[in-house]
Amino acid sequence: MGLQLYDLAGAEPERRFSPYCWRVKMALAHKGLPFDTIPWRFTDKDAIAFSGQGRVPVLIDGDQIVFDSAEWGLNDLPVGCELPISTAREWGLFISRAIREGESPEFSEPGMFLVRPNGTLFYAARSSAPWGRPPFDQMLRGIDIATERKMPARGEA
Ligand SMILES: N[C@@H](CCC(=O)N[C@@H](CS)C(=O)NCC(=O)O)C(=O)O
Repeated sequence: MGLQLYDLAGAEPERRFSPYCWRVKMALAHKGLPFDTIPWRFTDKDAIAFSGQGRVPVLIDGDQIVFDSAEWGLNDLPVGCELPISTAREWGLFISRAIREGESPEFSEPGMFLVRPNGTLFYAARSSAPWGRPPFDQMLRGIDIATERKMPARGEA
């Protein structure tokens, strides 16, 4: 069995809203480690009792159980869950208004940015819809090619 991650879920199992869990998922994706998630809700304390505590993320890796994101050294990995709309606009993200119950009154549509270590922008993709995100595997391949060929950022003209 591969890596299993207990991941905070809403009433709809596909709504995963914990920034602590996002950090772990981003780190695993970044490392190219495949994992399965198990939707977990605040009341499911018994399901993770084996970890000796009552919060997620809980990652099972064979015999090892990790439940504190600090142990992964992820405390400094920022997640955009509290991105102010004004900043989202500065980044050029599309902003939407709620059209159904349960949506925030205003929220940003997705964007993906690759930023060089010196803080300059290398790549940007912005979507005007919740779908149409750049596929992660293609991005990783593109980054490898761009790095290998020392390709500059484009769109500079
Ligand atoms: N120490 C944990 C804290 C994680 C945490 O607070 N998780 C929240 C969800 S975002 C949780 O499971 N809360 C359940 C509860 O408080 O009952 C970490 O840093 O990973």
